[in-house]
Amino acid sequence: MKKWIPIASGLLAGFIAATISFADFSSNSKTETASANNKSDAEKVYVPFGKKDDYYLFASGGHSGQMFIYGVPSMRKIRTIPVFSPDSATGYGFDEHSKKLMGGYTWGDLHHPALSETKGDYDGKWMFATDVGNSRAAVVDLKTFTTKDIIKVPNTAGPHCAAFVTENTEYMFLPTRFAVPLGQKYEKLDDYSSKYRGVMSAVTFDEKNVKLNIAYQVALPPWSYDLSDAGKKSSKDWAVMTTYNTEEATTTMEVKASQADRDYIVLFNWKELAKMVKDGQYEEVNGQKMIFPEKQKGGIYLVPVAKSPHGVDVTPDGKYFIASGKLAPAMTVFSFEKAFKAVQNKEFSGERNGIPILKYESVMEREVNPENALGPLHTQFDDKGMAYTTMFISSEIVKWDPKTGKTLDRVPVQYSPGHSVSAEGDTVAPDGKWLIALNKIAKDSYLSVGPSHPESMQLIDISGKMKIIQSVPVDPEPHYAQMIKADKIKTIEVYPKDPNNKDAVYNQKDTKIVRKGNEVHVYGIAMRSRFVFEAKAKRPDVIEVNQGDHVFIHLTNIDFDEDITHGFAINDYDLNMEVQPGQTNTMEFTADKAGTFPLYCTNFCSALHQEMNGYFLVKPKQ
Ligand code: CUK
Ligand code: CUA
Repeated sequence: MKKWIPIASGLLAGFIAATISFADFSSNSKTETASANNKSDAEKVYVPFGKKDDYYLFASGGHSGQMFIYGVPSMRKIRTIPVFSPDSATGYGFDEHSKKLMGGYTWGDLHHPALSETKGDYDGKWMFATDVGNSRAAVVDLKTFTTKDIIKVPNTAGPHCAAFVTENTEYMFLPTRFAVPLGQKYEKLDDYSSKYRGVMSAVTFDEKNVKLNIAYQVALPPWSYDLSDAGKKSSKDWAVMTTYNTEEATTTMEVKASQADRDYIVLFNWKELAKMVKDGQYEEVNGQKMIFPEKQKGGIYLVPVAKSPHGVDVTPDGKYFIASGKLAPAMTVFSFEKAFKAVQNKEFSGERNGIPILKYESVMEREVNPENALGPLHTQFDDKGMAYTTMFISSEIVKWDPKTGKTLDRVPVQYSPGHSVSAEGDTVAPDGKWLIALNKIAKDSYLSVGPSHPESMQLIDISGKMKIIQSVPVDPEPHYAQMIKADKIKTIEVYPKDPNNKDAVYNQKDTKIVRKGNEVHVYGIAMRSRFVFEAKAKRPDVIEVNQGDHVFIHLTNIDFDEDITHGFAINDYDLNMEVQPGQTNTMEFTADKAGTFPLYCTNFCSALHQEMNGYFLVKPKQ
């Protein structure tokens, strides 16, 4: 294997040069080749046909705007869930419901999927995610693996630092990566420190109505909020988030945002914040309840941390939070208990923007600096409470003990891991067994597809000495993932009949085409192997409208049979949607093009699927 030094940016290169010699680094990376090389490794990932995987893996699709589902340990890709981007395969972003959800945007940047939790354990019901690209939050229903709600988060630009849910999914917090003036109105960058803000949104989920809501927001200083995690057990009312650019640089960030030796972790008590809001201690800003920490005091503290931190992770027992400094070769373990005491005794070393700074020594438990390990980003845990930290620069996973700081094991990965994910890793009781490294660079790993390669996921057996036993390519970009026991997820087989859905038709004889002025409503059926739009018509599978008509096609799949999905596409009208078994879906568009357009089922549904078509006729305007 070729040795490769992953120099990601001039900054990192400068940093490496300044802190270690390359000789040190290369001696570290030749310890072993990290490939699965024997039969027993292969057997561990082999899930024979007919058997199913033990875990679902939900991998973020980054700037594809999607989420990818894999099975573990086979690492077989099972499905793509479109969330923030349209998907022509499923018609997501084309049918009415999903088009509305997308809010007019055509792409998204999904970083951190978060499973809903009950008592700190994944409950297998919902999946949350945020969009850094267009500032949205989404919820996916795990009964159907489909996106159910998306909200736009006002006053924020790029909620990267999310989504991490509290122990009982009371909240997910969405701190924002980019500081902007509230409401994103125009303000000079010279006024950055006074006019710009980094906003944290507290989002709640109404499970009954399947709606996301913004409970309140906090106007934090104009810094970049990077990653967050919610407390657990004794720290369950608290959450932490890393922040960088406390220098408040407005240009050439790569240099100017890395000058100060210390940045901060923001530590906040969400119960206190909720109480402040209840007591009316907030201001209304663009329809949101906004807490201004310099005026509405309490509940928020700063903890100094080594410069430019990236990840922060709470240990499964809820006692510690671990910050990783991407530019400092160290992980810092902080104690919640010490932090609570420091808050109580007001052990402050100053304040910024009205937020008290806790004394570093009062909160810090230990600094951990594994030899030659560089670029720590994110930490996961196993069933024994041991930590696994990804080292972006030295391309490895380091296993260590948060209670002693001792390095226990390390394994090189190909290359430059961002996050890793362990089985049930963010719960109060991780499973151990598996860890997956989510690598940014996969060169040398797979057949070449040109200058740009896919990212990679490497499955590591962590039951004994860490060993990579499988490696698979993955589309952009697995920032984070979560792994949940397969038996916790209960999907449905077909959509049940919905007597309250006015758009649904379950009997052929009830199909009809209704005209109101220039609005045309089609109440149709898809079934093996035909469309019925109007049973009594001479040609029941034909829709005829006038040019300029506003057309609604409501289509119900009456094949109540698992996996019999139909598609509905109109040739040259750039439209496609799917109807899953029992589902009703609507397509809305204006028939602006006159002519003859074949319509057809896009999902191969039966031996006579190729016969499942008809015509969409558009009579030209006189
Ligand atoms: S980020 Cu990608 S490696 Cu968006 Cu969680 Cu750290
Ligand atoms: Cu229905 Cu193909």
